[in-house]
Amino acid sequence: YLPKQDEVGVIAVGFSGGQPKVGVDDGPQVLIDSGLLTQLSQDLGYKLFGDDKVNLYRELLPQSENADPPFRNMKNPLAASAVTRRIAQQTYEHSVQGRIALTLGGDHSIAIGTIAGTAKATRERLGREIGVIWVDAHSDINTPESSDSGNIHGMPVAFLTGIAKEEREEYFGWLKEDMLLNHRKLVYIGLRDVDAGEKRILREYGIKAFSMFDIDRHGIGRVVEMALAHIGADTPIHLSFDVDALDPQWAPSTGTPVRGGLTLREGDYICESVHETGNLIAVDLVEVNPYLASDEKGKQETIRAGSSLVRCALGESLL
Ligand code: 5AB
Ligand code: MN
Ligand code: MN
Ligand code: MN
Repeated sequence: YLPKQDEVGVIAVGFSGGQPKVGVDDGPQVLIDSGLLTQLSQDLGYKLFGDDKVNLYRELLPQSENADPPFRNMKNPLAASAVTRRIAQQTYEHSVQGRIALTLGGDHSIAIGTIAGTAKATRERLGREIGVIWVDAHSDINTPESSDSGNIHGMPVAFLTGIAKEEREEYFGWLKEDMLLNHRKLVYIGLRDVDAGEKRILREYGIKAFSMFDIDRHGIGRVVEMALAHIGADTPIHLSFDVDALDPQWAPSTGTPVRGGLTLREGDYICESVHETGNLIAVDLVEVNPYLASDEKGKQETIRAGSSLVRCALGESLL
């Protein structure tokens, strides 16, 4: 029921305003420079649509101290809301035509846009709710009030599920009902650094999560099987992959690294398994920050890892 599995809509989002460290806005450019898009079209045979140039949103970041003041504790709220609103329109346009929407980030706040767009498009196109597999060291489900940092890249899931709500259009109030994600159709893999307030939210809503503990206990094969079973067979899947889900050994060049993560092979396996379902409608690959590794080798490893995850999600390693 998912036509055009050979078409990919690319959205390259150079946005860093969901967190404080400069450089994550160059993530998409270094991934593209490494040859990722050429590999997708030449080696994997995809027809690519959309951006081969990066949308740089630096000018949208507040240029002066009080241009975009905190609102409900959120930092850069006007910029993040405006950028994600635009991204939602872009993923919507690709997704409603049946293309796989590939978003290269950028910090993880941009998933507010990517998922809002595919959720709406999938309701229109297939009359279905999407499922989301969120692969991350973090659960990114802080509300503005539960967040200690005020960084919006730690909040996207709260807005997308409607757990965090805001009426004002310019502060994510543009997120309408048909763009939201059912929290029962969300599953996490790779968690190991979840704030106390987030744990309360996960428990209160009964959200399915597989932490590193679960992966150690059951193995990645069984965990992915359980994750896919949770969102249900033939559910359209949006895969949102934060590169910090990987162990810093494989992806050191990221803003919030946490030790004890997935091996690159485990990350690739998750992506391959999602591809194998035939139900993939979108992939986000976020939080590659080329300037944070302590050496050139760490930077290159991170880019190679991010690029490998995307290619695996698009079926490279399957026969
Ligand atoms: B990422 C933290 N929970 O809210 C917060 O990298 C970290 O997109 C968020 O997963 C990490 O600031 C956001 C402490
Ligand atoms: Mn993370
Ligand atoms: Mn994240
Ligand atoms: Mn295939």
